[in-house]
Amino acid sequence: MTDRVDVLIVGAGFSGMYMALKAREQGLSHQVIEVGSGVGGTWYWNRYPGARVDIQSLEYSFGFDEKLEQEWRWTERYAPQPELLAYANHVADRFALRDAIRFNTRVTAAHWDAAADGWNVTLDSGEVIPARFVVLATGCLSVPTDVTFAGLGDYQGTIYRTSRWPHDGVDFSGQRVGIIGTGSSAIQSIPIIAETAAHLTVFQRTPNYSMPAHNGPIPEADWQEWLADPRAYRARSRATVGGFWNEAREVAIAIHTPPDEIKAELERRWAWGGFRILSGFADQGIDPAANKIIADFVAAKIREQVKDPKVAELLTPKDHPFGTKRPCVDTGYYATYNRDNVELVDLRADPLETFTATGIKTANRSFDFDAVVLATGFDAMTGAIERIDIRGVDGETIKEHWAAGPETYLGLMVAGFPNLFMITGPGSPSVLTNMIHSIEQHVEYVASIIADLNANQAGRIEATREAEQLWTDHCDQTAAMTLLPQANSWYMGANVPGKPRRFMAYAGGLHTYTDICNAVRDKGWEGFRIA
Ligand code: FAD
Ligand code: N01
Repeated sequence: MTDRVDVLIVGAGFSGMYMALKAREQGLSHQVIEVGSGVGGTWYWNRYPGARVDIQSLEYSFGFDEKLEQEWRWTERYAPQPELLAYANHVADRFALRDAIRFNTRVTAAHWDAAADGWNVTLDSGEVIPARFVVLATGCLSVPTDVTFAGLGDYQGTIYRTSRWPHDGVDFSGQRVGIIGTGSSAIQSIPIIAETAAHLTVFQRTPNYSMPAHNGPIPEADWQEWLADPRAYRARSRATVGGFWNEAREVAIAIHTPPDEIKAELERRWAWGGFRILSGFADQGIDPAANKIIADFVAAKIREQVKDPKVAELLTPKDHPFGTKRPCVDTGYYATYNRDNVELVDLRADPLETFTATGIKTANRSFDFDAVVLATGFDAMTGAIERIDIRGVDGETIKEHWAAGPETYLGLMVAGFPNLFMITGPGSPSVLTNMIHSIEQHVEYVASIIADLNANQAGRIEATREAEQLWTDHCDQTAAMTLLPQANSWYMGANVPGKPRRFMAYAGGLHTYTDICNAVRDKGWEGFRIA
């Protein structure tokens, strides 16, 4: 048994790194365990062509240190993956975080030890590290789904997963390539792969909405505005639903607005690019009639970009309201279907039957490929946590506790699992927001809980079952007030067969959520039991 640490942190993405820094600031002994061989989490694993942020980089960056803010220069509005990974490495070096991180090591189990008021954390090496607190910084989108296809093992070509892309890149020059999936990962990579591959076949089961990024260098004037007062800029972002500045018009009601005014507003937002079109009208996320107005606008934009009307029709979503699956932000996605070397296959009309030695067979056709890319998504929010054998006070696992879908108090703790925190866990705004701001809020909150326990010589904190139930009900009710539960999205767990259907993020907004957390703290950590 290794020496006991105050805080054991699982994961060395932005969450784990910032948590390690906060632990060090408080003089707590700490150990970070990371299964990858480097820091960066999402940006370490997802190296597929075209990978980049869909929140502007000026905002998708840490705000806790002004010097860090001043010294880092993003080159594009939406930074590409190599730059995001370089940023993560810069953070690790600048704050000397690496010594506390053990790479190439997986946490396989964590069992509560009542006698020690702490956790015994087991690594894949077999080593057990006792820890007073465990922080799961394991990521909302870090575990690919276990999706498999008949005959996959027979295929003689190369299979790539967007979320586990080779570190030295892939050259598709002259190759016949197939890609399965049309989520954000596919929508970012398809235009780039199409530029080099001899031929690209896209297998689509469900179309997604996508808006243009209008990416490019950050205009100098924007930089200057940002550098003049980043504090004010960030404060403004944190006071929003999504944790980024999106020019939300909270009193504009689409169904009461004349059509020409709506069109002008949506055109302006489309021209600006990215997610700005999501916040033009307050009713678009809650009223199907309002939502349809925006969805029709985007459908018309798809038709404008895609020359073949049949292909445009296939690319137009019909099964979910606009914004209820995470919309994509693209560079040239729809126009890619105008290329002679790109073909779209509709898996609803012609289902994928099996892989063969040379490619893929659908009900009606056979395709030969040198390589196939799986852009098939993640076991989101709960996947990384449930894959660890975490056993609480009664020996129950978190997976068992979440049999009907995740139940948490504030997305931070689970009843029956004392001294175990989640960063951006289910039941927090997390994936509906600029994640960096959510991560900072959570890490700072967890650090303040630990500091308070230590100041009061308390050994243990636990969410009460009542508080967990009330919060879970509140999350369910908040989601039910929106159109979000209507989609078969990964937010709902719908992309993993057998996964319970529950909207997994808190849909009340980062600003509201932060206020609630602060009120809980001000009432002496209401809903938590401290001993
Ligand atoms: P992660 O970055 O996922 O890191 C978790 C780490 O934990 C990983 O390195 C993983 O290897 C490790 N880990 C997990 N389980 C174990 C275990 N049992 N043992 C040891 N190590 C473990 N969010 C935005 O706000 N804006 C964006 O533009 C955006 N773009 C994205 C693009 C992609 C392709 C993806 C997949 C996600 C994107 N996200 C975006 C969400 C993104 O995940 C977060 O922004 C953020 O990077 C999460 O950081 P994290 O540290 O919480 O988790
Ligand atoms: O995964 P997804 P993703 N047969 O789940 C299809 C973030 N992110 O990696 O919809 C055929 O969205 C599936 O089809 P269907 C962002 O939050 C951000 O692309 O289930 N197809 C779908 O088309 C995002 O939302 C960025 O019918 C199958 C696709 O695979 C999240 O990560 C970039 C299938 C999966 O899409 C996940 O995105 C990348 C099967 N058996 C990721 N199984 C940015 O832009 C699945 N599919 C910042």
